[in-house]
Amino acid sequence: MALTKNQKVLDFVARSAELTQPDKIVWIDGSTKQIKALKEEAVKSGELIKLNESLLPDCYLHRTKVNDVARVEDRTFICTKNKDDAGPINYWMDPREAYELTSEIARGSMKGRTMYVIPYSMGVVGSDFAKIGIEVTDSIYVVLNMNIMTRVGKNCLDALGKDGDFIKGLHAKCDVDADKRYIMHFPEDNTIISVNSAYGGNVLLGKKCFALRIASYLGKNEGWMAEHMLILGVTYPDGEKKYVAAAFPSACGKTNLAMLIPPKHYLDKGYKIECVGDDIAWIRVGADGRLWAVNPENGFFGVAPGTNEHSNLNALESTKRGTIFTNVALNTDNMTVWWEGLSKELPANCIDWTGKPWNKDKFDKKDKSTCAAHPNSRFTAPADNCPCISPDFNSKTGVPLSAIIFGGRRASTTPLVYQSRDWNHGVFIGSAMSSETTAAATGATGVLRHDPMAMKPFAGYHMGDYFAHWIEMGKKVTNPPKIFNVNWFRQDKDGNFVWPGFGDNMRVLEWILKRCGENPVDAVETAIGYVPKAEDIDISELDYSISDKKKFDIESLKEILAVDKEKWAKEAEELEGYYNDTIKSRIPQELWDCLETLKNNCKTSK
Ligand code: GTP
Ligand code: SPV
Ligand code: MN
Repeated sequence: MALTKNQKVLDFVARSAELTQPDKIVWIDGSTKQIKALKEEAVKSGELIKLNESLLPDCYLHRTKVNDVARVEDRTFICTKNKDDAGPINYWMDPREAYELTSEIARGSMKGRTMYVIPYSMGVVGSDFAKIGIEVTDSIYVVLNMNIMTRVGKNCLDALGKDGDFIKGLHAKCDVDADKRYIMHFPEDNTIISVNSAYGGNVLLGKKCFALRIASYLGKNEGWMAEHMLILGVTYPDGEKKYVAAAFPSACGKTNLAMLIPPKHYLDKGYKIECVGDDIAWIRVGADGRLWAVNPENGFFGVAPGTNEHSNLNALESTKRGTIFTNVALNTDNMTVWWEGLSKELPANCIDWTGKPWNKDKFDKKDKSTCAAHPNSRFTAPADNCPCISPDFNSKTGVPLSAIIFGGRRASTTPLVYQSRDWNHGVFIGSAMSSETTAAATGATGVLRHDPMAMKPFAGYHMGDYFAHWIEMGKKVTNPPKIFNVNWFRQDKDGNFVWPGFGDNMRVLEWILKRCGENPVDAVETAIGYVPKAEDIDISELDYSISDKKKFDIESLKEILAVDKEKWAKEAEELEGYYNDTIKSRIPQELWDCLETLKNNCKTSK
């Protein structure tokens, strides 16, 4: 039975049903009873595999089709009336054509199936930040994941009232045919249509589709920002708290940084890190002239491989109950899960992510085809589970930001950390981000590409206008966060990571926050911005071997803090090409000015 009298919702559901012709329509009210029944149904049909109830209570494994394991950027479209509004780096389709194409594909596709209507909120229901979406889908997996990732239930419909507006999302699994897969966004109509996929970012429409692509467009028009950022809080020994947000591209360390456990001597002194969010931040200007951020999500859709008790204990703990695992391996000895990097010992009896027995003797770390878990396998875990979840997680006002951090995977050139000279220069640094591609999207991995503000795949409008929006936001904040760039991924000539990373990133965070206070710690001005003096980064009690031959020491630190002007001159030249040839237009003058300064700085001897 319909759970609302909102005519717009009823019309949307009726139109979707008319198109897809399901046998049955089920409204998701978010009750424990309903969710439990859906889990049972999914286990019966084989869509989910129930895991060991005593070791992993209420946890399930799901395997996708092998053609459907990541976001599909080249099949993800921004459908604006005017092609130029989608901009040069989004895939664009005329809205009429996109509606027709996807309607043809979805027509009748739910025959013999059930259509679920999911009312959900991004953000705490009833808060100023919150926005409501309705996703209709024929996938129980989607219902169950959305129920973890967002706030689902009748109260969302109640919040809409009789005629409130919402983001419309239609997901039809169809035949999971990769050649007919489309993820369409209609920012001018607040609508998302996704067909022929059943994987994460393509189908959990509250996440990248709504909370980034549609929301970034809304944010531009309404004067706020939707960003691909984690949010964390640092508590100092004296109880003071500071918050930072950080934008890294997909699979470049947001979940890990958001939940980091500081090195022991920091813990002993009383430092604490709390996680507000691990993927998305909605940011507004507060009455106090600062930027305030909320995480609109309610769970984590995290990368499994590499997660273990040493790298990210908090994430691992978060997956111990009420979690859905996607494309990890199944340890059949005890019906638990496994992935590369979870433990040093390889499980003796294991089914790989494709459902075939796994031969551990053939496993070769460097050959992805021998992996038991897919490199982009994920866990969907409730935020509640996270041992370090922030008490501000459900705050209606969000948290004030002291710093914004950009970062990516750069084997060379980019130092461990540096600070922008001011807001506009910080925007420039974000616009100049490049990072090596990862398994989070289909296509080759390890290829260096431009990914401004980690938003290349997620900005719902013209990237030049997006840069201009950042510049405009800077004018509205009287007390802006300081802007930094980090790179945890510098490699030595043999390809080893020089910086220990993970919990030790606390050492860099500490420096960053010392630059944000009343009496900032000193720094070295370089061609690209402010770089720490090596002695100002705490590397005490650090026991890290870069390789068999080399231990990390102050010299290693100096190496990864160095700014090589020749390399940066090339970087600037390459960036100029990107601005001119790829983004082409609508780049604000402020960024051209910063580029000019960088070029000049690289020529002088300072
Ligand atoms: P999305 O969920 O795709 O947006 O990814 P994310 O940015 O949250 O990345 P995540 O924290 O899941 O990390 C992705 C991969 O990077 C994992 O394999 C981690 O082990 C690795 N990683 C994270 N932090 C560090 C670090 O500080 N150093 C190194 N070397 N690797 C890291
Ligand atoms: C990412 O790719 O940045 C993710 C995973 O967070 S997905 O939801 O698939 O986009
Ligand atoms: Mn992400």
